[in-house]
This record gives sequence, structure tokens and C-alpha cells, in this order.
Amino acid sequence: MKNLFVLSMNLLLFFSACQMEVAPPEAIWPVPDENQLAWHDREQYAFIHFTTNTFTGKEWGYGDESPSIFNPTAFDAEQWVTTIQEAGLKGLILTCKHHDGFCLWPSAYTEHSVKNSPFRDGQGDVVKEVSDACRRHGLFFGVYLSPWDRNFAQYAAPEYISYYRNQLTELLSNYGEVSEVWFDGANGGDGYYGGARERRKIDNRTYYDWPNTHTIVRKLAPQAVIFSDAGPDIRWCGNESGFSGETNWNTLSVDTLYPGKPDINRLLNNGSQDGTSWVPAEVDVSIRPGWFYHETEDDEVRTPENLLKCYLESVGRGSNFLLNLPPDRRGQIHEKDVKALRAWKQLLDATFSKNLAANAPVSADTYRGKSKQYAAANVTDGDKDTYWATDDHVRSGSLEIDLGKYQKISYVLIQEYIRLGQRVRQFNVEAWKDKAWEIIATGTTIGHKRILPIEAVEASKLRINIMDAKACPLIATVEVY
Ligand code: FUL
Repeated sequence: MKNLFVLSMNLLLFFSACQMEVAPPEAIWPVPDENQLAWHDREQYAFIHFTTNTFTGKEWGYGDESPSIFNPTAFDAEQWVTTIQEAGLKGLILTCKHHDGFCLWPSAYTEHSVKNSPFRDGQGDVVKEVSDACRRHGLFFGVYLSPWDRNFAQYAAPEYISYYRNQLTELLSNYGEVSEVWFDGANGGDGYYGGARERRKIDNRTYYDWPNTHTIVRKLAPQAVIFSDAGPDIRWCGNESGFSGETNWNTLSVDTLYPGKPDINRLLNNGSQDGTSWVPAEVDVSIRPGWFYHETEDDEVRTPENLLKCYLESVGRGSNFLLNLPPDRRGQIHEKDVKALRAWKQLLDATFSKNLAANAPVSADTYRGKSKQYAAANVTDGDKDTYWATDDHVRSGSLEIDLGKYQKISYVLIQEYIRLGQRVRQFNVEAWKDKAWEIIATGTTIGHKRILPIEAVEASKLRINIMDAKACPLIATVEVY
């Protein structure tokens, strides 16, 4: 009788242990905050460069341009926004003020704005029309406000910082929700500066007193991410050519960066695996050679194939893609740009329409606590919030995906569950071909998304081998195209 009792107690303990939840992996710091996670999901969006330069043909206005030249003849924010939406872009960031200092909204703090232009007889507000159009179409809206101002008389003096913050306050108070605030690092020196026409040098480590400007953003736009060359939320990718590093850590020790640091652009391009901040890279690039519209560049619009390359080398390397679409003198995105965007979207849709691994059977050589919660099937279930994980001490593992039959493969897409930190530092992909495994791709980092182009291969099974990671790997998604 006593033995029976002990046996049933043991069985009870055994079964309750089987049903016990296996604890999730601990985060490996630093990790993204909620605003950064929302940013990662946005993936691709438009940059809009529009100011007096559009009418003078310049890239950097000197600051002495008369507001009377700002005269778009058929301004149409609706056309921008529908073009952007049809291209699959999630929102836009508008140059509300570029280096020339001209404001696209009727700022109360300067006469150098749309209010003294012929646009809508001086009653117009580009920022309002564009932000309203974004909202109507469910796109996010972001603002670019150039720190360098070649028009303002007191630029380089403390007075300018108040002026700048007043303008930022206007933008963040009067135009609804702002999702990204873009602080440009360019400071070229010479300018009009209220008629002084001279060279002014500032120490850009101290002059702008960024921490106190960031406080304004946090207060007025708590949902916004802040971009600048070195963050705090989003970093520059180190080039304007449309790519981030094949090795791309979302982490970087931003406090070790300073303007002119040797090799800084490479560092921004790759991030650093031991970085102390989560500060992912954004890839900003123009669809034309210039940031502003110039008729002379009408034949130099990027091709759909080139835009696909930029996409693969930005989003496909775990960064976001910020594609500049400069409106022309009418105030519309030019037909040639619209055509390239449409063809690019078709190319993207055709390439990534059929995920050959959707709900495919997957097995793993190891998984966390032998719990279904962390099993291999999570990578093909179409749910990016479930993931395959290993036990804490296991830093490698293989996922084998059964494609059912021999199929042609051109891309493999992998996503880490970055909410708990970026981990993978080395992996490869093998294909089952002619009764043997063959390596078809190798990589270092994965992050939010990694898309690996494959020289078209026919295979019936794929194996993703995570070879090394900072902590137990967490893979949320594998897709195959
Ligand atoms: C640079 C600026 O100088 C360019 O004009 C452009 O706005 C680009 C996005 O950033 O630093």
C-alpha cells in the first residue's frame, strides 16, 4: 500500500514536471525598446527633399534664396502619398527645413518660409498638407529639421539653439503624431547668415546641446524614434549609396564615437557586437543622384533592379530602407520616378509572393527544455512572436526544413527574435541536393531580417545551421522563395 502511494506521488510529480512551463531565455543586453521595435517593423519608407533648392537647382541652398521662388505650380500631397503607398512604403520623412533655412510651414519665428512665397498666396502649409495626407492613408509621418541653418543671422550663437527648439516644438505640437525625428549631421560652414555672408564654425559636440533637444522630442513625441549619425535611437549606416554591412549589429557603443573618428563610417555600417546601446542602422539613399529634384537628372533615376538591390542590402541585412523621392517644380513625384517605383514593387511582389516554407515540417537537433513552446515548428508558423530556442548553454543548432519536393530556391529569409537581443554571429544554409548536403550560403549576423540571395538551386530540404551566437539563438522565422 505504502509503495503504491509513493509510486502514484512520483507519477504525479513526473506529469506535472512534463507540463511545467520552460522559462523563456533571458534577454541579452542591450535590447530594443518599444519605439525601436515598431521602427524595425516599418522596414521601408520615403524621404522627401523639397525646398527652394527644387527651384534653384542647388543641393545646398546658401540661405539667401528669396521665398518668392518657392512656387510649385501643381502641388499635390495626395499624389506623393498614394505613390508612396502603392510602392509598399510605410510612411515618409519630410525636410521641413533643409540647410538653406527655408521653412515649409509658416513658422512664427521667421519670415523665411512659405508664408512669404506665392505658394497658396502665402496661406499655404506644406507640412500640414503632407501630414494630413499621411494620416488619411494610414502612413506614418516623420520630420527632418536641419540643425545647420544658413539663413539665420544668429546661427553659431546660443540664440539659434532657442530658435531651433522653438521650431522643433512647432513641428511636434501642430501636425499630429510624428514617428521619426531626423537630425542631420552636416555642417558645411559658410552661408548667408542674415547678410553676414561668412564662414561659421561650430563645435558640433557641444554647440547643439543635443540631450536637452532630445528631451523636447521625448516629451512632445514620446512615440518617435530619434535619428542622427550616432543615434540615440537610430544610427546612420555610414554611406549614402544604399547598403548596410553584411555584418550588421544593431548594437554600438555610441559614447565612443566622435566626428572624425578613424574608420567611423565602417563602424556605423557594421555596428559592433559588444556595443552598449541598441542603435540600429537606417540606409538613406536617393532614387536620383541628388537629394533634390533636378530636371537634368530625369534620365538617372534608379532602375527597378537597382532598387531591389538596395532593398536586399538594407532590409535584407537587418536595416531599414529610407528611399528619397524628390518632388519636382510642380510639387509632384516625377513620372519617371513613379514608373521605376511601380516596376520595383512588381519585382518585389513577384520575388517574395510564394513562401515555399510556409507551414513546412521542421525539425531541430536541439530545442529548449524539450518544450513545444520553443520547438522548430515556430519558424514556419507565420507568427513572428513565436520562436525556436535552445537551452541556455547551447550556442549552436540546426533547423531542417522539409520542402516536400525538389523546388527552385532563390532567396532564404531568416529573422531573429530581437526583442530579447541580437545573438547570432555565424551561420550557414545547406541544401539537400543529389542525396547530399551542400552549403549554399554563409553569413554572420541576422537581426530583424536577413535575406540571402542564392544562385538558383533545386533542393527538397534545407538546413539552417547556427554555428555561433552570443547567447542561445532565438529564430522567429525562416522563409524560402
Ligand atoms: C546630408 C545632407 O547634407 C543632404 O543634403 C541630405 O539632406 C542628406 C540626407 O543628408 O547630410
